[in-house]
Amino acid sequence: LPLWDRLERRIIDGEMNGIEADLDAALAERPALQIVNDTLLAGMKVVGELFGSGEMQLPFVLKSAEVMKSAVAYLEPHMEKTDDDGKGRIVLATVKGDVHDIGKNLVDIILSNNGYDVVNLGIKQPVSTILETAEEQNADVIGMSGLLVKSTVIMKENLEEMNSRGISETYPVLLGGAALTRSFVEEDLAGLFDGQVRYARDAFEGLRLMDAFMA
Ligand code: B1M
Repeated sequence: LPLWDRLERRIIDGEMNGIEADLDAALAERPALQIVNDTLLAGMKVVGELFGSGEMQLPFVLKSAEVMKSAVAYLEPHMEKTDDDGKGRIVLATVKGDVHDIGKNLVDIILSNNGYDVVNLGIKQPVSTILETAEEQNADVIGMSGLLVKSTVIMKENLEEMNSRGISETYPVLLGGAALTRSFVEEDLAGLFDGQVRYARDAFEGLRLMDAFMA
């Protein structure tokens, strides 16, 4: 297989052996972020489709996720960084009950490389921890990720909790993850939230929205 197909295949097959040599070869031709976006994420998309249709079982999805994470970690030092610093602080978490963190961690990388201070709480985070950390760390923005349909309900509850604590206007909220849609966030959720809530389709839109929140 040609390099790009082989790299995509490695994600789909969860094949770690020899991936560093392929990533080095890829880095000689394309920027690290483009490799992630065009090739590695394409592989994860296929994994999602195979899993959704029952053609791939969970342990294999987990292997693919591990290869994806290692590949991103290997590429990260090669990603472009701006010299900016201290543009603002975001508390970032995958919401309660949800373990998916590949997308959240990409958001962390993109924001950190572009001058933001990211407090990444990890997965399965209850709203109380997110809100307490935001206060302790004097955050500017709260970011929540979730890939399960039930996570969209948790996000709604979390926004309602912010309303009832009277802190919705203190922290603009950035939401992302495959189960969300723009209209659900920017119409339905925005309609019930007392502050600003925006949807980011990917990590780059997350960065643009952070810049807008901080402007
Ligand atoms: Co899961 N899983 N999974 N899974 N998994 C999905 C989400 C699913 C759609 C697969 C499918 O059925 N086709 C499905 C959800 C269905 C639903 O809710 N209706 C599903 C399921 C069912 C499950 C389990 C319930 C399976 C089971 O146990 N029977 C279980 C859930 C456990 C739990 O959470 N409690 C489960 C487990 C797992 C693994 C552990 C095996 C693994 C996760 C490993 C890990 O993350 N450490 C996994 C994986 C890998 C997937 C798929 C295949 C790929 C997800 C991924 O990493 N994509 C996924 C299929 C899919 O998404 N279509 C699937 C790549 C990643 C970069 O994309 O996270 O969307 P994403 O991030 C994007 C954007 O969304 C955005 O930026 C990123 C790109 O730049 N973004 C943000 C994300 N967060 C953001 C936050 C922001 C801004 C942008 O600001 C705050």
